[in-house]
Amino acid sequence: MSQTIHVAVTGAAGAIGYAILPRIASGQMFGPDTKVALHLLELPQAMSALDGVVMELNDCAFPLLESIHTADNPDVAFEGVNWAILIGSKPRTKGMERSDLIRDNGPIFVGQGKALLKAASDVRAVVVGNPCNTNALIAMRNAQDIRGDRFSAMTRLDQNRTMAQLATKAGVGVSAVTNVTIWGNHSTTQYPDAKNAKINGQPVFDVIADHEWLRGEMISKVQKRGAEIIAARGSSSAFSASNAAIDHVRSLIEKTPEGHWFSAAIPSDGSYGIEEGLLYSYPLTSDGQGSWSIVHDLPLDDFAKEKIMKSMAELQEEREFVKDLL
Ligand code: NAX
Repeated sequence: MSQTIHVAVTGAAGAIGYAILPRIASGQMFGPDTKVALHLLELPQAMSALDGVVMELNDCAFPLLESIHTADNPDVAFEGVNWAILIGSKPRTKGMERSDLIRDNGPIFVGQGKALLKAASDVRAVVVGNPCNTNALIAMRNAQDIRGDRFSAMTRLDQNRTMAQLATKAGVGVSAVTNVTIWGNHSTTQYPDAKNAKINGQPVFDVIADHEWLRGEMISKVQKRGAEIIAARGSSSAFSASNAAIDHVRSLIEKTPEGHWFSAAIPSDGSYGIEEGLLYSYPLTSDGQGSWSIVHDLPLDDFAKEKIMKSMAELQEEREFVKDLL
């Protein structure tokens, strides 16, 4: 065991932060042979809560946890980090328009993009804080010297939600479900693609006879799952989001099994007619060496094409709201 990975987590005293930190520190993100040094960023008013989180992390006596650094300044927190999990941002409150949320949270990612550029020469950034696709675009554009393919935004929770829906409907375990793609934005315009997904290696549409459900309720259930959880729990998804962030990073660093893929939002290269440069969720494979590629030539019918274009249009609109931040 030689390597130590330096991982920044922003919003570290928040709900997702609280759920993800013990999992990173226990080796679930980078594996059982990799030590981790945590760099935790919070707002000044949350530093005292963060102190409590640090005490708990220490009290776990995780063998892989080499050190913990805390800061309320991104330039300090990001010093020398290899991965930055950008969670910290304001959640949407009741009655708030999406455009207001974008305007509120966008500036956070201007500062953090610039800080990454200054403080970290070998970094990969994963944006979880919403609206995560556009926040990732802002961070990437403010860190122009860091290669674009080092930025991604998380749609893995949507992928996992789709897998769970399909498994339940088919009456199989969730591990039987593979090749689920989330296309587009982490929002209600995303397209969870069951048409190209498989259950026990068979096309989902051959296994699940209720095609009306697959094209209707299944899609809207996934699109609105976040709101359904808020309504039931009174607060937004936390441990499922942290679990998805672990899955996201693991999928990026591990070689993807032959014939499989996973979903994450990355800068579009124009594939599938999506405007180049938008942070758009695609089916991806990883070579296990730090590079990932878009899976090409998946068949898309008119229903799918209409949906993936609608999500692109929403991302273009979001980009318009923040054009002064890019
Ligand atoms: P919380 O409000 O519990 O925690 C957010 C934390 O971020 C707070 O402790 C706050 O002090 C901190 N923070 C705010 N601005 C910061 C800044 N500039 N620098 C550092 N820290 C900052 O929210 P939580 O439930 O943890 O959610 C965090 C974000 O994840 C929200 O934007 C939420 O919408 C988003 N989500 C994204 C998901 C996804 O699938 N991509 C799913 C879950 C979640 O909705």
